[in-house]
Amino acid sequence: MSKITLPGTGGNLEKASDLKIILLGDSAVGKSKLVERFLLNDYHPQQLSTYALTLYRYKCLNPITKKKEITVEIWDTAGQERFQSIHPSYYHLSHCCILCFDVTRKITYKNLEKWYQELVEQRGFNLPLILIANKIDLDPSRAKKVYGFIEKRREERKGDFPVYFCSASDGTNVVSAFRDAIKRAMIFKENGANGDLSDEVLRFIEEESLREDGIFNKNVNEENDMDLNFKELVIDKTNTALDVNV
Ligand SMILES: Nc1nc2c(ncn2[C@@H]2O[C@H](COP(=O)(O)OP(=O)(O)OP(=O)(O)O)[C@@H](O)[C@H]2O)c(=O)[nH]1
Ligand SMILES: [Mg+2]
Repeated sequence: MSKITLPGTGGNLEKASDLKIILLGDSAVGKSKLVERFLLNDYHPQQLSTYALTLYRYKCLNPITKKKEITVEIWDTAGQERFQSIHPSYYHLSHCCILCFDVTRKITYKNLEKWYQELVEQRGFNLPLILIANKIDLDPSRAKKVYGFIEKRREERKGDFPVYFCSASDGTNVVSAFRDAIKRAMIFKENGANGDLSDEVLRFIEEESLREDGIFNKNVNEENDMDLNFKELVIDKTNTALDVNV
């Protein structure tokens, strides 16, 4: 049987994370620097474009109950043109998306529409979404501008469209934005509003794989029909050239 590597598990079924948050946006808008600022409270100005995927794991208290510890996976992908069509596994089982643009580069704002449409196609309209307008340190006046994209989304989503003007460079609003994303992700998960059919299938595979007497733990050496069907559903990360740093 092929190796099972499912999103939301860091490629390891024994260590499934509670929440998965994905970042989207053009290259060099500051996605990786924002994550570094949030996780390490650190910032190094040199740019090292993300190759394909960097996966971070973060532990915190459940943002709702404030009791049990949870594990959050933050998926950071490359915004470069050559990676612009993102593998569907990047989106699968995600609980919230942080969409980013750079307030000093108009094209990154224009491209938000494209990222947004792709996200909705992959995860449906109900996936929680947070917009980060980054690099506000370079031009604080941008926080006062009217943004058509934001207006449109607010209208569509009945006002529920959080926007954070951030700076990964000086830390402005970064923690608030990520905390809000984690909280919304948790609420989304707890409401069971997990979305599309492929998610259902993936969850089923994941649960069955964890069960000792699950269908994938039986006849593991036999190439039976179940196996063949199953292979079609496997998301094999080796095909997507992922560089996973946990
Ligand atoms: N002034 C300023 N520069 C920033 C900020 N955030 C990121 N940068 C700079 O922008 C460049 C790109 O940042 P990255 O975090 O690598 O961008 P990215 O979105 O991860 O890019 P890809 O991995 O190529 O998709 C780096 O040179 C950063 O130093 C910010 O808030 N303010
Ligand atoms: Mg990056």
